[in-house]
Amino acid sequence: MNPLRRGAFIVFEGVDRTGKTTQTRLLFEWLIKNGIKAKLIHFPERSSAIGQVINSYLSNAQDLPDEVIHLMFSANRWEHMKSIQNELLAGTTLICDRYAYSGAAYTVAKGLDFNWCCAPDRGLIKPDAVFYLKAQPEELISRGSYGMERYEKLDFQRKVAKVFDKFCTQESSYWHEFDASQNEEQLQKQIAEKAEEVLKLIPEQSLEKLT
Ligand code: DGP
Repeated sequence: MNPLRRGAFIVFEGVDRTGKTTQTRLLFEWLIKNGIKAKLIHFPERSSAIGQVINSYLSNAQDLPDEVIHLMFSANRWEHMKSIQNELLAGTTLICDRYAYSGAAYTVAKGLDFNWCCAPDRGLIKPDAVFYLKAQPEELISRGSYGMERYEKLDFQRKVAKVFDKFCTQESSYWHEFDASQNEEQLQKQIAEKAEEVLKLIPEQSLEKLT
């Protein structure tokens, strides 16, 4: 009997407007077309009770201390951990739009300590790969002005980008950087190639935790 092959856990990270939502969808469609069982997920997941607080915070309807909202973003990931684990072990590949690295990046950008910011997410399932869509926040402005959400400001996005760069250097064994300023199709092709490599390695890898 064939042992059940687990799914891959692939996370997309990057500042706002790098095209993560488009590229996660395109990768999902590519996987399905190639006969791979896959599912798209996105953090923050705004439908839960915690997700609704996050939503009202992001839309500026509610203010909360930086530490409190940070822990809520992390709790939002924790509340979905069991289902993520079950899906992966059942053989579904998960394509996840943002994860714990956004958690740290957006709070560090507010001036909080990097290690403090990483602590609540330790123990979450570690992604098999992080696809970092990188572009200069200034370039992204040409994609249209920022919206009304709390973090959509150029200065702030620059600070967030620095933290993603730091992760990309520190975690280079599973972080893969892509130039998000190239056109959609080229980017998709590069992402699909890398995803194929990641998927080939999965049978040898058990699920790990963030440390
Ligand atoms: P999105 O739904 O991907 O557009 O994310 C909404 C905003 O929330 C975006 O500006 C990025 C930010 N964000 C995502 N995850 C986290 C997190 O864990 N912590 C903080 N502070 N912000 C986050």
